Amino acid sequence: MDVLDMIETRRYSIHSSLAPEYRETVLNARQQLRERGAAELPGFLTPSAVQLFTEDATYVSNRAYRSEGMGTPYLETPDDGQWPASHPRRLQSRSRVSAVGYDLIPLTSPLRLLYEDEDVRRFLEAILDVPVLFRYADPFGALNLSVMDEDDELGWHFDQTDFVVSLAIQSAEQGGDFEVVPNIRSARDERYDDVQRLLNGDEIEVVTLPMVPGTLLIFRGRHSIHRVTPVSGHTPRLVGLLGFDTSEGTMSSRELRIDRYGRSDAFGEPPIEWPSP
Ligand SMILES: O=C(O)CCC(=O)C(=O)O
Ligand SMILES: [Fe+2]
Repeated sequence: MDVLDMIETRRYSIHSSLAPEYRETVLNARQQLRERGAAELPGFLTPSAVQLFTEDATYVSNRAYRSEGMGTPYLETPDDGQWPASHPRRLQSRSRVSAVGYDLIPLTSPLRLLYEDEDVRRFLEAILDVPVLFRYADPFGALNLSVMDEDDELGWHFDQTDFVVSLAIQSAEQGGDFEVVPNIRSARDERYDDVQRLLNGDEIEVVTLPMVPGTLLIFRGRHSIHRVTPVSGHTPRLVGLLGFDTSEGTMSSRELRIDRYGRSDAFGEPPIEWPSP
């Protein structure tokens, strides 16, 4: 299937940047990003593409590596000497998630074709309003299929990148919701009190973004704390994570690779297709 046939181009005319609908979509997404730190593009994939992505991702998910552990929202080792025990810099929450790295995603996978498409990259560049958007150079992190099974979850955290682009492929029977507190902190103010209240389970305004299959989400996670709630049921939550950056050549560390993918060396070339099971 051609990439343009995967996308609902009557609604998102990503191939014709001069069309009035293109500009309208871009301006609308920019406004959502400003106001909530997240732009949702529901029905980005056509229904038949959702089915194709689901079948492919289900197959590819057999290669997922599961990682589990506790972590703070700041994704760094807490400095016990510097912060009191109840400080959010020391409060840890649980994460367990499986991921398939870019180097294991087949050349024929529709997820890879979408990620490597130039119209898609330029469309995201326009929404994010940056002069150039690069695909990540990282052989693992550039594109991920995130797989969340029963009892998997992703704890409250801030991202260390400016933005994340995700594609909802399949929802779990229950849970697996993407919850966000938009702009809980800023570059100038950490707002530790609010972060602490949230981690202690107090009432604080949490927005749930419905990850309906086929939705493309552009999310600025550096200032908006977020999590994925525990999954239950037999249907795995499947999400594609598309890595882009405003600078060229961004790479992950060896520690992160071992932690997230269970290995530090990438395959030289992705398999064209998996052998039949
Ligand atoms: O799986 C998701 O929807 C979000 C993942 C996420 O927050 C992350 O990878 O930082
Ligand atoms: Fe995140």
